[in-house]
Amino acid sequence: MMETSLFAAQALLPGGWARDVLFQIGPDGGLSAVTPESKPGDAPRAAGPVLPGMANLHSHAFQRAMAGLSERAGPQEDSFWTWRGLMYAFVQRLTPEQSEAIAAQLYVEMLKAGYTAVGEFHYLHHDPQGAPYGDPAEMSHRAIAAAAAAGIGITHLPVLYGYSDFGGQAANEGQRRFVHQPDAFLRLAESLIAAHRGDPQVRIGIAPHSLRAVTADTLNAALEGLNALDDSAPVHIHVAEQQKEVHDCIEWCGERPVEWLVRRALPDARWCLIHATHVTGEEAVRMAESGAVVGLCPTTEANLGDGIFPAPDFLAAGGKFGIGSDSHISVSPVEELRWLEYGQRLTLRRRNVLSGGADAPSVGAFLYQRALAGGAQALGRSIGRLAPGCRADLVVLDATQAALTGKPGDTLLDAMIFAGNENPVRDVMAGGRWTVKEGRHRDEVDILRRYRAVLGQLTA
Ligand code: NGQ
Ligand code: ZN
Repeated sequence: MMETSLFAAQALLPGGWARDVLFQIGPDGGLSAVTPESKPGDAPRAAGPVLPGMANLHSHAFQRAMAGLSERAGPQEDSFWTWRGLMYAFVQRLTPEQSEAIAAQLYVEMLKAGYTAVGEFHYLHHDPQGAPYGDPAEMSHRAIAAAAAAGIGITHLPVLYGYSDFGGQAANEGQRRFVHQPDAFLRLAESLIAAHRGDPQVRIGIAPHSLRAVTADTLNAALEGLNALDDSAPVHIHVAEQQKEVHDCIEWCGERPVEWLVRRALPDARWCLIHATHVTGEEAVRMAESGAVVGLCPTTEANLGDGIFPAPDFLAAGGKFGIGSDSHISVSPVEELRWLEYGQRLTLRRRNVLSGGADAPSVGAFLYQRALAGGAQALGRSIGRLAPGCRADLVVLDATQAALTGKPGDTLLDAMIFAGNENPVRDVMAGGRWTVKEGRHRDEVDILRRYRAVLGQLTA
């Protein structure tokens, strides 16, 4: 049921913490008015402090079902690339029904953790032989249906994938379900844009997978085609995640991946550069100046042995970032933000690295608010702020937890990110609807039952 109002004794608004806030919610699931220092009237009362829901800007939903299955040492030294081999094997048999069930379970977990929007970087397009389904958008429809069933907002990013490595090397067997020619890819994007135009819970963008998977020509064709359909649609790309990728790129063209991208593709505020782990100080400044968001996925980057993003250089140049759970080894904005700061502390051997400085010293508030803003920009939806015109996407914290009691204002965010080990989220509203109440998702029992059946099939 769509709520029409909500009253919160404390809420984090764009200008900071406010008291006695009355939220009014329109029939489209957006906030129509946000009034601090109000009387509750007959509005339902939030059971704790209210935060804007977080955006999860980078997801490969199917990978949730293999999280935890690749933490065993193999015969040779394990790496990102050996993990990728296991992931390709896992993906070979997944059916549309199984993919939808996995995504629905994942999106329930996201909502329960406080994510109210997801960027689905979607590359599992075709059947196990690599042939398009009867409806070439079948797998996209499944992902979007899973988001609707769970109630999470989605920016669906069909992936352009053409090659296995720099310089247009032929795609390999393991990649056959991912591959499109640019014209077929643009027909897919066009059909999705047409199907979801005007839906406030769905936005369509595109994702050239990586510089390994496209050429300059196919990248340009995709961008031109997209601009003709929607010239503000988000564009996401994986870049410079592994050192091997940097070395191979230099060998191919004499430039580093981010250097090449910034020079040839001219990323701007529509773009989201995923990982960008291995960048020089100069590249960090160029990325910041471009206005693009960097999509950081600290728990996946740790799990896959990627490396640590040079956040201070990037932030000093005005860079914007958001967070993603990517492989879903962990589904928690708290853990992503905690590890973002801890990675910096461990490499720099300092404390309180990512903050707004003397005027805004709270690390928790800095991380949470920057990730809200970067996530909103990267997903191309009106989210991340509790303000009129934005989606009614919010989380109610359980301030009765020991870690959160007696923590006023921004200290609550510091305690939530660094001091808690319980899920701090009690209730979650997305697009004006309660999806989670008292820690339970409205359809979690049925969605988990379907997911459990799928895992049984996959591991049989
Ligand atoms: C992916 N995942 O597309 O799922 C990638 C691995 C690749 C991460 N980079 C595949 N975390 O980059 O080729
Ligand atoms: Zn990824």
